[in-house]
Amino acid sequence: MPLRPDLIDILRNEAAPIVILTGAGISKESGLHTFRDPDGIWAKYDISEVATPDAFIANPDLVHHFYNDRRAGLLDPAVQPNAAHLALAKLEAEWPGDVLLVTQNIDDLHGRAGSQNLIHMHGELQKIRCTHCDLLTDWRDDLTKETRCPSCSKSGGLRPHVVWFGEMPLEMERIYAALGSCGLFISIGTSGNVYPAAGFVQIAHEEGAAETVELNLEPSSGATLFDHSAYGAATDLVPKFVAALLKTSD
Ligand code: BV8
Repeated sequence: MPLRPDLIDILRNEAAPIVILTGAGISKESGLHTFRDPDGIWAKYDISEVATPDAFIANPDLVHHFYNDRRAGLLDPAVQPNAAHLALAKLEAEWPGDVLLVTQNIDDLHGRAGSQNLIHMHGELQKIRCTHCDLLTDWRDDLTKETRCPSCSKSGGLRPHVVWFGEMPLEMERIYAALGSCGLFISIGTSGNVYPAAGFVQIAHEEGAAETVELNLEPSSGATLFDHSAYGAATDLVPKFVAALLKTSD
């Protein structure tokens, strides 16, 4: 177990605020691809062709196809929240202090698992926005250049509500504030390659004086920055870690 019981007792007695960061690894066992694993998304697509604003200008059809494919994949009945998603929702419900879940993922599995204090810092696959009228709305269908905005009726301006490389992640002020005052920072299922998310552990250390924990299949690029770590599958590690924090059986 990555945290000593006496440390857990101190954190619980203080009702220490917890910040959790998740990445694509937490959704792998739900059947969704990660990015940098050998069978990952970036093995099939080039980031610069599908996940930047310039790519969308240069080839909107390819970018729409890339996100339409992934958006449709979320509707597969086989894609369900897994034990790790559910354990984090339980932690939020039962921990005596505040629990903020910041996910890099654009899937809907944390929300469907019951997490409510949740920030999708890289946006959401099932939301779109209109660059003509700024409408932001839920969307589960395919999107094309021809799709008309449900609000302003113009076509050609709808895009996935997703943060591309070079774009500002969402709710950064709220995230930085939480990192600066948390007692425990937990990073789950992320390779630690994408910033600013990959730098959160340092902020938690330097400003939050937090205990920092990495739970991942293998050491991430930032592994040495963490106080504690455990390596294995998220559906094995996360329920056990949450049970230890809540002093329940997992
Ligand atoms: C920003 C949405 C300024 C899209 C994503 C040049 C120009 C501009 C910017 C930059 C630049 N150079 C560097 C940057 C910064 C750039 C960046 O970090 N680039 C990297 C590549 C070097 N970042 C940005 O551009 C960001 N914006 O910097 O704006 C700014 C800065 C500070 C403050 C304000 C503003 C925007 C980045 C967001 C890009 N959008 N996603 C989409 O999804 O299509 S990023 C993409 O990568 C996903 O969000 C993904 O979540 C994220 C990180 O990947 P991971 O989640 O970690 O997934 P990965 O596959 O890498 O790892 C999975 C891990 O899980 C592995 O470790 C694996 O071992 C583990 N695992 C696998 N199975 C399991 C498991 N673990 C447990 N259990 C298992 N079963």
